[in-house]
Amino acid sequence: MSLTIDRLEEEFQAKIDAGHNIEPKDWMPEKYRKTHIRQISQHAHSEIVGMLPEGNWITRAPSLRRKVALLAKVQDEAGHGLYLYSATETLGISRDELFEQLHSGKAKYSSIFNYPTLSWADIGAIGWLVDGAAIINQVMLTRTSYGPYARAMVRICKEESFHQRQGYEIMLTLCRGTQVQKDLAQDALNRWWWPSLMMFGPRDADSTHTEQSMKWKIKRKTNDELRQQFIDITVPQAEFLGLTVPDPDLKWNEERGHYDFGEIDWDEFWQVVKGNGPCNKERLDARRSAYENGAWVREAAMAYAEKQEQKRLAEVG
Ligand code: BYC
Repeated sequence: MSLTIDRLEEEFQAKIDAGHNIEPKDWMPEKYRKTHIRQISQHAHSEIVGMLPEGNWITRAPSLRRKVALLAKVQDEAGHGLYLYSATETLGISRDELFEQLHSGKAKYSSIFNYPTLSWADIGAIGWLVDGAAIINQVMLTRTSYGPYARAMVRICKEESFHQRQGYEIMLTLCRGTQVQKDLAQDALNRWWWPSLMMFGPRDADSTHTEQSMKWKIKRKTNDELRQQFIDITVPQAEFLGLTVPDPDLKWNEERGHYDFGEIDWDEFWQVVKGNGPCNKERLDARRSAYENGAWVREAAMAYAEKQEQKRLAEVG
């Protein structure tokens, strides 16, 4: 007798509850597959679009040492994008379709990358805060239930912690420098603090996917839990730098054992998510033109692959 969908779903949930990973050839509910395509591809797009704000400073890094580290970081992000696109492809969608979704504006990528990098201190702030936030979210994802995603995350997290350190070290150098350098660091913190908190997504009460994703162990913690964890870790780091977090309501709450913090501007968040942030258009234009300009490379690679295949077939047969 063939298994009914209900029975398959029950077995699937039991497997997840028992802590087993789901692998590409395992049966999975269609919604589980689609949720993963959405989340992993958004993550991949974020890595690739995330190269742009930092790439803006490669030619203007203040020393050779800084330039080498920044170049390596941006290259790592390209690598993360590639692992993540590959992980998404295991769910039965092609890379061309994924790119099409990004270029048409259908697919989302992280809101954070729609803000401009105005000074060198922004490169420090991105490493410290943006990679710092990414690590908090991604350490959780190393235990996500879909095998290829969880495994990609292990390597990505190792590289992200190096990125976070290089960012914090830039901030430390600026904060130990002249008043002008310290002012640049404070200005960068002022501009990146709130957008970094928004990276974790809407409040739990407004989150569409959290409940189901927690049940399927795609997410192990909610958006608000991760946001709080990030604030609790990051505020003492700002204090060590001698910088002021731009939130007058930020206060340690002894009873909760956490920092209380002010209201996030959710209107700004949704505007950025909907495509109306300061750099949304610029970012998508850059990705589209990179894709168009790279057409000849893809064609040459395909022609070479076809030729190799013909050669192989001729040898075999
Ligand atoms: N930006 O129900 P929710 C990095 C969307 S780090 C834009 O809570 P979910 C990097 C969400 O997609 C950044 N959109 O969703 C670091 C949904 O809309 P749709 C990338 C956002 O998925 C340094 C709606 O709002 N990290 O790459 O359960 C340098 C409702 O949200 C955002 C990842 O992608 C946002 N911030 O939870 C370079 C981590 N937040 O899809 C690169 C993997 C929410 O229904 N992703 N939305 O139209 C996740 O962990 C989860 O997808 C999120 C959101 C926690 C982000």
